[in-house]
Amino acid sequence: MALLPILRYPDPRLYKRATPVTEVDDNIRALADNMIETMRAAHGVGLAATQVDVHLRVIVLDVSDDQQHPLVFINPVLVSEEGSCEREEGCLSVPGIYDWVVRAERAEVEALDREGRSFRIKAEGLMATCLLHEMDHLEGKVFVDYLSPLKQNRIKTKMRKRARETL
Ligand code: K1U
Ligand code: ZN
Repeated sequence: MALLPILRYPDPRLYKRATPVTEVDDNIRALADNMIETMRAAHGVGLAATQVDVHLRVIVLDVSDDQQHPLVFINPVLVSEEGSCEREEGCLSVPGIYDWVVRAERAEVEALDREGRSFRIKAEGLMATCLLHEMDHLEGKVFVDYLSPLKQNRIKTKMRKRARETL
């Protein structure tokens, strides 16, 4: 397995729309496994392939207490969503920045698993927030896009300054 570099906001590659996976083969399984390892190493609870510069519709998620129960979503589709809740979000592509975003409280998603089998999941709480956040990544959307233009500009400036300082 391998750790993959995570793109940092405002990298324009984070704005690419991911394309569907046509076959769940060993390459896709290796991508999912590497994404799980990368997510764990970065202490995240989710990761979209877009964030590792692979523009395919693959997400990994692990909101379990022991971080030992990862889920793989290939070609996820939102079946339904209900309610609304505001939750503080973070993103491994925008390290150190947290802010409040309103999303659906519950979401039902259909996807293929690591073996290419179809499954449906009803998510709520942090899992729903995280799934919707990761599905946004596949559409080329980052949680910062929900914030005011003033906050977006401040975050861009901060991230660019940090990138220059770490060169
Ligand atoms: O970069 C990502 O997309 C992963 C992101 C998922 C996420 C967490 C919380 C709300 C929305 C999306 C993270 O894992 S951020 C880091 C983190 O571990 C965390 C942050 C806030 C709450 C819980 C966990
Ligand atoms: Zn994110």
